[in-house]
Amino acid sequence: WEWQYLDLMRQIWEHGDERVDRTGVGTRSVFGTQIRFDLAGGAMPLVTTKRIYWKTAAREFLWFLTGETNIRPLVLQGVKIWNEWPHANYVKATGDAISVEVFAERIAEDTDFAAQWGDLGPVYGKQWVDWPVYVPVGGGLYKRDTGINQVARVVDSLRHNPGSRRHIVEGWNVAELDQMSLPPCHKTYQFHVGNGRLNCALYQRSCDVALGLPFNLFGAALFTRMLAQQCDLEPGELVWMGGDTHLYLNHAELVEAQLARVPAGQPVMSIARRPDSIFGYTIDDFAVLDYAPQAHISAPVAV
Ligand code: THF
Repeated sequence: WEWQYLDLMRQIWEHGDERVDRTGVGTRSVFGTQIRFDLAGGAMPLVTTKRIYWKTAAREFLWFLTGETNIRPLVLQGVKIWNEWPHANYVKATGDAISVEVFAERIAEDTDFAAQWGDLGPVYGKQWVDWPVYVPVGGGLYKRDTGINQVARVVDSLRHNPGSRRHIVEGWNVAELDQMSLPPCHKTYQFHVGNGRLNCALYQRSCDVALGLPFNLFGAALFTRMLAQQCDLEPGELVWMGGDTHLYLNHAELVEAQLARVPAGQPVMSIARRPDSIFGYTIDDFAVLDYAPQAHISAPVAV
């Protein structure tokens, strides 16, 4: 499967349409892409042509499931991948040009500071487990009601109505996009049961192929495995679909190094226990076996 990833990378690098994107870094981009991966036998879509810190991706995913939108719990676990956005926001708002490292230390040490500056707004976690609901109270007024837990609903619908075509977890809350530090990239997850297997389609509107995509594929696979375990299904196929699928121009060294490498091996995941709910997993429940990747290649993230 990994050739699909590398071919996509090559295709974009050689034939992508070059433009200046929102971040100002510049990208080469193609629109409308797909990667398919079979999750049978514990297989995980972990690229082997560079080391992926899969525990970081797993911690991020578990953080989504808690409904949390503040980066502090991630920072406390040593996960840095969301630090740049609140940091940029802080520097812009205050003019206090501290480094992202110092910013992260303050988030970790000072809960008031974290409450004020560490929140990303109503991003993934919030929409997934607490999509806001408003009910009319008369006179044209509305009051906030209990939010919708989309993930719990999908567990329920997979168990009780597996043939449904509505097993969806949606991040794109149009009314709240302007409150988010970043509107969701991996915006729609649809699950599907066929022959006792749980398939997942993920639609990603915008995709950083070099940095984000390995994390997004791993996250979707992990989500599918957890749901399958909770619903007594076998993990099936992961179908990833990309809208604007791009490589940042400052990832040239990574792209050239990675395209010169050859994939080797198929990592598999084992889940140590079956928690009582989809919300009961911890990082120690997950192990990846047979993962012997080539060296990590670092690259800057565009903010
Ligand atoms: N913005 C951009 N430009 N790219 C993205 O991949 C991205 N995301 C999330 C939100 N906005 C994005 C953030 N997710 C890394 C990985 C995932 C991210 C952001 C950054 C990253 O830097 N990975 C490095 C180091 C990992 C580590 O620190 O352990 C890597 O080499 O993999 C995609 O959803």
